[in-house]
Amino acid sequence: MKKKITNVMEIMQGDITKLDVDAIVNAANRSLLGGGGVDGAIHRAAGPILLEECRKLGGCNTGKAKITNGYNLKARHVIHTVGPVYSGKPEDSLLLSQCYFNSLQIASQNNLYSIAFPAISCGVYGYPVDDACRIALDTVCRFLKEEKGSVTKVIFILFSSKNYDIYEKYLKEISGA
Ligand code: AR6
Repeated sequence: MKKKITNVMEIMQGDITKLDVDAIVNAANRSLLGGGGVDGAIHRAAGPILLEECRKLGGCNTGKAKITNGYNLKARHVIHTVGPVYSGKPEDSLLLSQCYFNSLQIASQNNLYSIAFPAISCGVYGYPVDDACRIALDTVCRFLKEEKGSVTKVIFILFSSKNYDIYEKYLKEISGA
């Protein structure tokens, strides 16, 4: 059972805006009106019409998620979530976990199969990647055990080889490989 779940998950290194999946997840801010990092890259690749749709969403609280179309992206949808700004307090991990769980729930509610996550909060928001990686993979495992729904592929896409190695190591650890 454990083996089966970890087979649904895949680690990649590269640019999330290039992926041909049902949904890519955006590490946004509460305004949902764009920003730097992966948020900026997604808005640039999707085109200005994405911002038009985002304006109608009325922002998003930390830990929650909202879906839009993907427009000029290969991905059919963008799921915008807002990670916590790292503070070192216990609530950080809960909020980060909620980002993953709520994004997956939205994917499932929309009958989506494949979803790709960046390392939410691990850039400007300062979350230590080792901790964030464990939260990401553990939460996805929990979702796949508890709900799953339509989701059959979960990709973690890391920009740097350093972050890729951290994710790969932990995925191997939980796969028992
Ligand atoms: N593909 C994959 N990963 C990427 C890409 C990309 N194209 N670009 C950056 N990353 P960050 P946060 C990685 O700062 O920490 C924005 O301004 C990056 O190397 O984008 O959640 C928002 O508007 C890092 O590992 O997101 C918010 O204000 C990870 O994505 C704020 O930043 C996340 O880095 C959110 O900060």
